[in-house]
Amino acid sequence: QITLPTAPDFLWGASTAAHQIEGGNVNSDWWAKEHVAGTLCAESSGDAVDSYHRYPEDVRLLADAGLSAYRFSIEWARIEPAEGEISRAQLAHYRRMIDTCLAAGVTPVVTLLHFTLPRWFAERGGWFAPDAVDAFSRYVEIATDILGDVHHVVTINEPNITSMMLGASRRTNLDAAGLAAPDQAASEVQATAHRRAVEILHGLGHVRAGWTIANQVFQAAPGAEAARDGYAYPREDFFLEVARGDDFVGVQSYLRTVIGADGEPVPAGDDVERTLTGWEYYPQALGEALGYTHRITGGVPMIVTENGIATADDSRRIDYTRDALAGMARAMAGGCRVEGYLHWSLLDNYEWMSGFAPTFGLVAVDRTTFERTPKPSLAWLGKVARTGELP
Ligand code: GCO
Repeated sequence: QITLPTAPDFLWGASTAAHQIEGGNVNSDWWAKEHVAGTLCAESSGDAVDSYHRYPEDVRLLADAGLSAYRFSIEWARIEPAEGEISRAQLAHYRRMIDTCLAAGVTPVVTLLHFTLPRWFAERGGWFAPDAVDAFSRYVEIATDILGDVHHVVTINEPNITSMMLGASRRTNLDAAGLAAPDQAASEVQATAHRRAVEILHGLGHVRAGWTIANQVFQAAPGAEAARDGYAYPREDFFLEVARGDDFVGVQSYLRTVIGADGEPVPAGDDVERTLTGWEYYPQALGEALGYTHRITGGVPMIVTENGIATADDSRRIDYTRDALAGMARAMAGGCRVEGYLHWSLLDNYEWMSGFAPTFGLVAVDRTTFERTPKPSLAWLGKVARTGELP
């Protein structure tokens, strides 16, 4: 019988990201990406699921299910729509989101940057601009105005994925499994930005800060151990080593990547169950990701800031989550310090270039009426949070 820690000591909850749920984020680089001629995006984020206006209901659904933490991101493009122009109204909007969480007894976990950049920042070079760190640091300083009584702040979401995408765009191609080698310059500038942000946030005296890493669990195909070492580790070790000494590191785990003798990813076989993102159904990834992260960071406290699957079959979401949590329990029994589990995602949302088709939510959303309909998995996770047992 597996027993897990319970809420509220353990952060049981769910994650979202502003651009994927709010709607109307017209000042961001992603809005531009979605509307450029020849866009690779399946559709525009448009109104998303209108969480910009409906977040009180989102928080209520999470709290009523018995969950105790909500990870959401605030949008730099709204807070600083033009360089040096600060929107006090948008800061007040996100402060109201934080107050709504606190009033519902929900711990806010606030992400400052979740992939999307202000258009003005992107158009003058983004992370490759010479003053990128200064511009980001100025935004973090501004954001501290609304982070009173917020104790968990994510500086940057998945810098390794950003660096891979920038690496790919530099070479205009993606490696076999869509995992381009991270662009080293982008990796280093984000690391510097992260460290500056942590310093600024620690200046508040109550914030614990960290960044979140997409943990591409790498396994060697039989007989391919050497190839795996050459392929896998540089991709995320750099970012995990940056996290050494941080207050926490966010682990974001979904699937594994198997490396063949040629050092390249081995696509999953046709007989393998796949989810709506085309990924292999592999819930064991979470336990493996926690163990690997623990090893590379030297034991920095971890929060599972994303884990879940895109599926239309909510019973498979429950099966996946049950097995993933069993792996987390084993990792914790093995010495991993895990402080929370935030499921991706609270709501069905905009899955970037794939659009709205891959549904990750514990809550379904009608995209015409924006009506929220909790799925059985929401109550299931809430029961785990309350009892510490895996039904
Ligand atoms: C990411 C992001 C999320 C995704 C989720 C499913 O890891 O890409 O943090 O925005 O939607 O991971 O792909």
